[in-house]
Amino acid sequence: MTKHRTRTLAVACLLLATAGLAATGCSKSEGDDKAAAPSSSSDAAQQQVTESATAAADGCTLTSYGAQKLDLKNAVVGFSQSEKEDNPFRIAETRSIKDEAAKLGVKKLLTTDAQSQLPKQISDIQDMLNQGAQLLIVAPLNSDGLEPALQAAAAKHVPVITIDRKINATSCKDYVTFLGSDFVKQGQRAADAMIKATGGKGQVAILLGSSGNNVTTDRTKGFLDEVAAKAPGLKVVAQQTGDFTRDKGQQVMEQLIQSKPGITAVYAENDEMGLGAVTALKSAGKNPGKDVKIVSVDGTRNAVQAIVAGQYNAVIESNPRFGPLAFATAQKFYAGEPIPENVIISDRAYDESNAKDSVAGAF
Ligand code: GZL
Repeated sequence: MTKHRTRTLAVACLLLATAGLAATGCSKSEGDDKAAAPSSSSDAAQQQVTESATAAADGCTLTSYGAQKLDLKNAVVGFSQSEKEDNPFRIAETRSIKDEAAKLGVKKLLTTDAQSQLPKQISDIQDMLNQGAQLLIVAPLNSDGLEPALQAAAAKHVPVITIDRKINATSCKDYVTFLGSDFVKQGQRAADAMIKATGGKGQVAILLGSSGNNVTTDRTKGFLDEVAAKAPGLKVVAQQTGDFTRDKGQQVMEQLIQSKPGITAVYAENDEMGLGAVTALKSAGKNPGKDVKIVSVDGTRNAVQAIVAGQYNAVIESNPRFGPLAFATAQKFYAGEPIPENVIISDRAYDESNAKDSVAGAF
């Protein structure tokens, strides 16, 4: 591991340890930056364990970013949520930011919700800047298009920490860092779980997430590449977006049941669409989890409980509890420490072997 990477990773570990997180996720020995899994479901419920921090030459500092020191206790912080909170992922994500801000005693937390509309996310961010936001935590809706908001923040020298989805912009200029999961790996892990559930044979339909963001692109790539490499007998017979919503997931599955009657497996790129597919399959007289295998990504309580009920096969977590990590990162940034371009968190997995004992750790 290069000197820079070792130093940057050490900083990532330090910032997380400061927040009481991921101390176990940062090995002492060089080269081992795999995170130790949380020791219990309650730990998982609280902890975001860092898997790795992509080294950027010395990381992004307050000076290199061109921002001023800030005491969070005397600060106005703005949080921009992307999608409406009818998805447990969004509910848990916003709750985590609010809880950590309250725990730290942040003077004022402004929150907005773009309701899945990019123009609204741009205006939300501009409004919070006009209300005096001195730090922005942003869950981007799309990978592109936020430039007007990022430019408004830069004009006021307000740092932007991105969580959840990665934006196509310049780190340490348009934003400080990205905190989130490895979505390609999530797709790979979902494929491995699907191969295990199907024995590597059958016809699988993919319920794609919304278009225009790296989460959908990467979860699809990870899944397709893994299936192609390990299970040529598992044929992908349909790929259609359910827009990350339960209703749309159900509608698409109802159509696929008619148009592709040979489907024996469903990979849903989030739990909400997977649960919509379960409803559609049951209405069609099929047995989800048995004659049609279901695998999805997020780690919501409803999906994990469906595994316990035998109506679902596996869930790969995408941990939304960014509050502690986001504010710990901000505190290190304002203390002058270099912050890595990417801080990748590790995600748990649920299947019939652990769902009953681990469901308390789901959100
Ligand atoms: C993942 C996040 C995704 C969730 C979905 O970080 O962007 O968006 O997996 C949500 O539930 O719609």
